[in-house]
Amino acid sequence: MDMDMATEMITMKAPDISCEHCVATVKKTVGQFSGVQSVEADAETKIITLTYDPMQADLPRIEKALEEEGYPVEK
Ligand SMILES: [Cu+2]
Repeated sequence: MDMDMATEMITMKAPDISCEHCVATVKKTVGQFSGVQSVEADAETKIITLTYDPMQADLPRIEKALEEEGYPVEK
């Protein structure tokens, strides 16, 4: 039996990420959500890379939290 958690990866672009402080805030914000396995953010590319369990992680809520922190995700 396969006990591995399901994992999916997505990238999101948040153009307001401008420095390492933003990166830290984004990582902290996203990392608080259940089902999030890892989160990386890059101040150069403005890209957030998220690996998560699709059965647990609520992506719309994560995007909302990012928007509330001042980093709306580009659609
Ligand atoms: Cu910043």
